[in-house]
Amino acid sequence: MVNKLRVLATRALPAAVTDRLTQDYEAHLNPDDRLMSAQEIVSAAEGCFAIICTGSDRFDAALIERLPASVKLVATFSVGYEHIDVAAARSRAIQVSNTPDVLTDATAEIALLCLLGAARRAWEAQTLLREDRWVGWTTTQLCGTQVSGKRLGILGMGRIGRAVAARARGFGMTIHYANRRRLAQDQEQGAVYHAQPEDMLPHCDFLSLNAPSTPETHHFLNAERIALLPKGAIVVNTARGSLVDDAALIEALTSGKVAAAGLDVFEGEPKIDARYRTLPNTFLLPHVGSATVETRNAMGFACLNNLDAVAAGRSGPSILTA
Ligand code: 8YV
Repeated sequence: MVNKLRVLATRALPAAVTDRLTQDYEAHLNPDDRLMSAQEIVSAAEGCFAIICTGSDRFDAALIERLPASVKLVATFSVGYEHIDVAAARSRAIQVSNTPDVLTDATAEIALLCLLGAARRAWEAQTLLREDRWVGWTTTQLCGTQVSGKRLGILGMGRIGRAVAARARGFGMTIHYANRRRLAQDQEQGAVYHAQPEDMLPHCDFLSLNAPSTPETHHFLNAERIALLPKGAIVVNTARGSLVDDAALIEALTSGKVAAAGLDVFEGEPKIDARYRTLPNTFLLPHVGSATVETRNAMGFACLNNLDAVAAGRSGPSILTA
């Protein structure tokens, strides 16, 4: 019998993914799904050729430096990879892969849920019913902001940004976008390009953040840029919490400069700024952008496809090059 290669999975994985992993590899699993410390990861990775990690694990240079020499691949169960020092991995000849494409639709769906939930005051409406405080219909009850006919500005027009635009067009929205480069016409689909995000902000009845977490996007939405938005704009973030200066957004939600926010991601999550909870004009989700059965399975299989390729001496389908 051929010895199976060893793989460490730092977090519990969906059942179908675990089944394929354990069929093809000798897997070190984490069925209790407890966050592993750096030391635990280093110890458990002994003899492993690959590690499947997630966005909750921090693979910084110090951890990568200590990984056993057997490790050839770190496959993250996420499209975002700001939690991994890819350059440090490369300097140790460790490849890094992510899971693009498979979560585009699911994340765009959640962006639209956040957009609609914020615009139509879904949290307040739900609470009224659940707390049994609804005494009946009135002409002015829970009136929100209409979405149809409004302008949506998208920061970051990659796969997810474009999928958000496609869905928003179905709601009759006009699309503006800011991106490092202008898209080709067939991808732009009539959206208005702004080379500078600051030029886009005055056109944003709605603003959707869909850019990765990088030093350049850190606290992109700060007080100065919020001031450029029209009064009563609605902010949606399904990208990363680090794009938002929470103090500035909370101030704007309190003053009414920003009418509402739909947020699926938070700086420092799961410990979110507690003030978001007490604001009536927030629609809050606990980072569920990719959380469908179909997508989470596909993310796991994308990790395994990279494992299989690297184990066979080939390049994986989504090995990071930058
Ligand atoms: C993941 C995400 O669920 O893929 C990403 O980058 O933000 C989420 O879809 C999360 O990061 C788990 O690793």
